Amino acid sequence: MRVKKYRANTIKEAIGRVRKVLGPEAMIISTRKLRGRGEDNGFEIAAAQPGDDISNKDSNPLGEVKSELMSIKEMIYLLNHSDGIMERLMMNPGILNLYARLIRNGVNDHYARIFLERAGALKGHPPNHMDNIRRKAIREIMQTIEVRDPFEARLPQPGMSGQAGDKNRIIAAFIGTTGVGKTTTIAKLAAQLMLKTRKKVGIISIDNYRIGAMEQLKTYANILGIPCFPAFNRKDLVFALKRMGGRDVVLIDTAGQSQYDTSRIEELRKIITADLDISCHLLLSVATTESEMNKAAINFGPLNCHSYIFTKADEAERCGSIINQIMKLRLPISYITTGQNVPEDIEKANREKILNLLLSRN
Ligand SMILES: Nc1nc2c(ncn2[C@@H]2O[C@H](COP(=O)(O)OP(=O)(O)OP(=O)(O)O)[C@@H](O)[C@H]2O)c(=O)[nH]1
Ligand SMILES: [Mg+2]
Repeated sequence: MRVKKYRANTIKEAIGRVRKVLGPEAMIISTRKLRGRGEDNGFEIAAAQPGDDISNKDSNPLGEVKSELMSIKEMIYLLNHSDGIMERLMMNPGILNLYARLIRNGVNDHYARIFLERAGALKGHPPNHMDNIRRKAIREIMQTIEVRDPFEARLPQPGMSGQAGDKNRIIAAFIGTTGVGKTTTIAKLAAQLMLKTRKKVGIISIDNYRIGAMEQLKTYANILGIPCFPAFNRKDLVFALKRMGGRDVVLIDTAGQSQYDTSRIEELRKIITADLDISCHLLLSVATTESEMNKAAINFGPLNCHSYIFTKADEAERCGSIINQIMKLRLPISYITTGQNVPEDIEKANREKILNLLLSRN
């Protein structure tokens, strides 16, 4: 491997030099601020040609593995997307690489910096501490992700009178904007709860806006051989829940609401009252824009949701909005859906898997 070193007064100039000589795919082996005796002030970048064997630890001055290195192209991306932080992180390509990955996967720059800051990455530690700091930053991200399985243990619901049904029954309502995947997710969950955990499941649909909404759900329920009732108002719902006595789990589908239609959200809140011991779960599509996602999370707030279900992760170009959303409004994640196939394309939320989604784009 031929490692070449390039020096310049600023990091930008040094990157420019590498790019000119070695091209945008050149891999950065090390970066260093020059401040020793006899050295100019400025920066030094050691880089190698693309295709050179830089995975060999013996020939790599930093002992880094290739996957932790960055290309000049990536560095230029970072330079343009984050002000000033490059100079502070540049002593260690491993940390820089983590930061770059978070940004490229759509994690908000502000939050990416919070994770690095909490791990102490911005304090100017010597390079040999940086592996530890990288691990700490990853731990910080993991700790932010809270996961919860709504069907594992009953969720405590203050003010519950138990008037509508059995003590150990779990009733879960699925809330979200039109087309986010509520009905499909219910079908997936109903099948999985039945087949994997042998639960007795029932379905209720509170969709008094669309003719035919019930049909989609009924089709799934018929295939599974489980009861499925409509409920147009609170009285219907109480009645349907009574008829579902003896079921372990009742899944409630709701009409898709515009996140801007607060009056309809309020209407739904009046039907799903706290005394019925229903836990609400908010579906957010990872494939939508972040501001839409945030608006939905805020406007559905009055329903006091117990968890997020992130849908359409398969369609999303980047999944950073998951952690951005959690950093804004902290709620646990219960499920992630990953496609249109019923019942396969749903996964219980898992911290490691979510972390992988956040770091998946190289
Ligand atoms: N790619 C992908 N598509 C999904 C996923 N979940 C649901 N869909 C699709 O999204 C579309 C809408 O799904 P529905 O389950 O009908 O959505 P909904 O929230 O019930 O919609 P409304 O009842 O109209 O509010 C369907 O074509 C589903 O197949 C997913 O995880 N990935
Ligand atoms: Mg639906």
